[in-house]
Amino acid sequence: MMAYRLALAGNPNTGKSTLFNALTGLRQHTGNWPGKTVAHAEGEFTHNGIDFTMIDLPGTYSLYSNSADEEVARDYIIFQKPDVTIVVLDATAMERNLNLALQVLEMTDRVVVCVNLMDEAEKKGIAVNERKLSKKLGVPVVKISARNKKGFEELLQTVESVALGKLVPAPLRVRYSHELEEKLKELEPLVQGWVGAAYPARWISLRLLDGDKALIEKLKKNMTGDRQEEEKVHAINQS
Ligand SMILES: Nc1nc2c(ncn2[C@@H]2O[C@H](COP(=O)(O)OP(=O)(O)OP(=O)(O)O)[C@@H](O)[C@H]2O)c(=O)[nH]1
Ligand SMILES: [Mg+2]
Repeated sequence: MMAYRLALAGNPNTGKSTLFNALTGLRQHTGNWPGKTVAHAEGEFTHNGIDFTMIDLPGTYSLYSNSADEEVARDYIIFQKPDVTIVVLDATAMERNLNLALQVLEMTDRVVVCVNLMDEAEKKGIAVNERKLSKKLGVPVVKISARNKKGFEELLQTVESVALGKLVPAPLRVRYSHELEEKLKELEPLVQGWVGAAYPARWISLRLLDGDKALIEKLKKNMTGDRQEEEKVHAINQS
């Protein structure tokens, strides 16, 4: 049976690699992303007899493709569609970290939020109400301490439930200004008609309104039907 694919996303220094190393141990393959100087780390592990592969995405503060790191992380989530994206947050810097979580929630439904560095937070007297946060975000939230290997069992159970479709998150979608929402109302159905269920229409619409032409080109290349259409157009242009 094919392994379920997991991706670790989050700000730099939130403990993604610590979690990745603890879970995958020696079952790792490292290198660079094709055509990039960005480090690529993929590993495997088995839990409850189920095989998982895990990708340790580069740490980023956003996913707008402003840097090679952001592009790699964003493209992986959009085009490779991991079965579950685990957003790793630093419990001692929740406000800053949640920004990236909200961006991931716009890109995919299959998210588990993992609040790491709980040991640090406790030392600093910071409490995290995971139930309240989970209710607000519409996705499961699990607290861990990757360095101490604490909370792993609950995290893996939760990830497994989402991977198997036993748990279906309903992520919070950020509401924007009235003006922007009005534009989205027009654009989103058109984008939906183009990409179908394959890609998140609201997120693509937002990127379109942002003027992200490179993304549109990539989408076209990733949609086989469109590739043929594109070639036809290209051939006509050449003749
Ligand atoms: N106290 C504490 N420290 C942790 C924990 N998890 C990770 N760290 C430390 O946080 C630092 C950053 O951890 P990394 O795993 O490298 O973080 P990362 O998210 O992979 O960082 P980037 O690859 O730069 O995005 C390291 O010094 C870890 O030892 C934890 O649960 N508790
Ligand atoms: Mg790392």
